[in-house]
Amino acid sequence: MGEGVRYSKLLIPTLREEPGEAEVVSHRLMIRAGMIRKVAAGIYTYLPLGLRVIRKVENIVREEMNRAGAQELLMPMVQPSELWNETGRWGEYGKELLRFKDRGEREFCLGPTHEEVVTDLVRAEVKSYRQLPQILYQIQTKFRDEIRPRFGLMRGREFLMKDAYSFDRDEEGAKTSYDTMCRAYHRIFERCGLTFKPVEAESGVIGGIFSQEFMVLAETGEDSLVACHACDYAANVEKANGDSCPRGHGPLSTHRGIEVGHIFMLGTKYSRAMKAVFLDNNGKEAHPVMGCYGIGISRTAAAAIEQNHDAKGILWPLPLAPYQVHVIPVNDKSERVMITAELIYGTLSNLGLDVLIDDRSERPGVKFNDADLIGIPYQIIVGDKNLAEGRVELKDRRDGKITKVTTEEVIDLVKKLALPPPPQAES
Ligand code: 5CA
Repeated sequence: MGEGVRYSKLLIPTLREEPGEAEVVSHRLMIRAGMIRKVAAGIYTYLPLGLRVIRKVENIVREEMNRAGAQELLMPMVQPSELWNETGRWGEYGKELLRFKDRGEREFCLGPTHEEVVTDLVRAEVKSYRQLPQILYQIQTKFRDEIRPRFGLMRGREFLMKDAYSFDRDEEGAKTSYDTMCRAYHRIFERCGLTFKPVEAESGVIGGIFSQEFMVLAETGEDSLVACHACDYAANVEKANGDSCPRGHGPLSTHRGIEVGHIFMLGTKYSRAMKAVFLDNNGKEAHPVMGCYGIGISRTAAAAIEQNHDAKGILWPLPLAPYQVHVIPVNDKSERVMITAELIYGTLSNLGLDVLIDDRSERPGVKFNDADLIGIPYQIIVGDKNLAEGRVELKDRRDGKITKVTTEEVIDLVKKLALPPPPQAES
């Protein structure tokens, strides 16, 4: 259901000046558009506008995880060292793992990922092949004590992740779960309105048999990837060796990207280490074969800006925009302007659209600059001059194109442009 809101009632502290410390465009624009504020290095508050974008990403991810048959749960952020000692990662993980003691001198860490906790759950509760497969996921705050937290939400210490874990009877089942998740990832990033590429990758400290990253393509991306011209081979540069395609199809080109998702075929690395077993259909003990699947929720919001911005501000893809329509009455002293703007605002919100109305007593220039900075895809500008001819302006934020139309026409047009189409069926 759509939601209408008044600018004057929202905390949107926009800034005209460039924030000094911010090195990348998403960081700069999120600060300037009043979406985030820093609390400590790599730790941010999401303000109302920023949180709306985060929620839009979460909703798409949640819908697609549920559609793929994954079940949502919520595990604790604080994890006991005992579980991490069972897999050896208490020793291996290094300083990124933030460790501390409780009042009883017991050791804990803030969860950077949840393989241990979820495997502990499954070994206690899943005893028979009849209970498999299981795919469990959560959307939760993670903590990684990164050496160089920078770039705002792109590389935070505290950040939001969707992490999913699959448990299967055998390798074949695990491959099916992996493929199901992979398809869900394609749908998620398509629905977000992002240009992306899945690439072969290294699996690092998570480990396992093989892994793929989902890269949002952007010149400002921190990661480098190579892609083949002739086939669909693509790999993170860390993984690719040499500059020709290993499938023998020809030259590779280099691109820059942002890793927004990473999926891993884990095998039995965790279930074996933690002695998770079930009885198979012959009554024999076996370890569930696992996969794990991450999406950086807060990073996806930032990556959307890296890929979609101009000199004036953000160009939100419609599915991630904090609001879909921004109604701008240019003169709040004019009764006619305010009545028309309120009418459009009310009608569009009732139709189920997310609408922001700039009801502030600000100069038109200030309102226009803020609107371009915040980057809501459609602006409806209501002014005395056009109203004298019975018209308002519909501005497309991305191409700047302005169409003069009647009040009734603007409702119809925006309905067509901005009402989300019903999600398509599984292909
Ligand atoms: N256990 C697996 C997935 S369930 C895992 O932790 N994978 S990960 O390390 O690749 O992280 C998953 C995703 O979280 C990454 O693809 C990235 O989009 C996001 N992410 C990782 N580190 C950060 C960070 N410091 N700031 C923001 N997002 C991050």
